[in-house]
Amino acid sequence: MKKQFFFAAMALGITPDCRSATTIFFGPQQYFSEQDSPFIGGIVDNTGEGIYLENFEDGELNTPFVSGPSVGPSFGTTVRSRNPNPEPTRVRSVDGDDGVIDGDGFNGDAWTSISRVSFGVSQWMEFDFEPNDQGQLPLFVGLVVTQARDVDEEIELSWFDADGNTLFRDAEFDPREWAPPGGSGPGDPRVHRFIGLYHSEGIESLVLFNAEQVDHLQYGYSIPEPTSTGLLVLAAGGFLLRRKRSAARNLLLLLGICFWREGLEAALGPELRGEKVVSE
Ligand SMILES: [Ca+2]
Ligand SMILES: [Ca+2]
Ligand SMILES: [Ca+2]
Repeated sequence: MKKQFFFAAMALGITPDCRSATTIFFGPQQYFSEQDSPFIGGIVDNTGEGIYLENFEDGELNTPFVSGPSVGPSFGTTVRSRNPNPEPTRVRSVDGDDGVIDGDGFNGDAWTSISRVSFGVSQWMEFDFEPNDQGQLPLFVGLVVTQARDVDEEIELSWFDADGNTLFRDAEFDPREWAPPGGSGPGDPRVHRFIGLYHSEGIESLVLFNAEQVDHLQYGYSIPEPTSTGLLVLAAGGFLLRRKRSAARNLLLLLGICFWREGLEAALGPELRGEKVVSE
């Protein structure tokens, strides 16, 4: 139905305002390895040319230009850094990080957030980004939520720009909706979801509520040399939303129209910055 509306709007020539910043939301999308990422075209070799991928398999958050909060109510750590001998099913890594997509990620590692007060798992998790050597904040920021802290509460993600403005207000999800038909057991990778944002003016931080473990933090500046097929997949990914608010849905549809009109390749290249759609 959404697609029908999208193409109907195209046919009618509806034109959104395409003159300033562009914001595009991706997900929630099932994820078993980086091959499932809508940013895969930019995940090359962590050279900084495209998208950095942090999979936490070395026990650290140590890809460039990102850190956990150094002050505040919580701090981040990998699950195995916190407890080198966790219970057998404790770690909720992306499935493919142990070398095989086989229905569990228990042998990998993932990121969690610890309360400085209780030293238990925090409700809040944060990633802060610094400008790179060219003074540029990442335009793409996403990750994979691999476990909710409380399945009876919504998982929320908020991205902020350098001025502290919220860039997208509708990333709130019921984790129970991510379970496959028939339900899921502990650590079932079928519940893992990639969620990401593109913002043409740069992203300075990502804050999550009610995410107990995450993995495959990915962020960067461009998706170099994207194929036309990849661009179409990427654009489609932006519409795989399970949003609850029709206003947000309509907004994303208009953003999609902007992308279509301006050309997907141009929209995803570095030349885009400062040229396009206002989101909110
Ligand atoms: Ca690392
Ligand atoms: Ca991992
Ligand atoms: Ca596995």
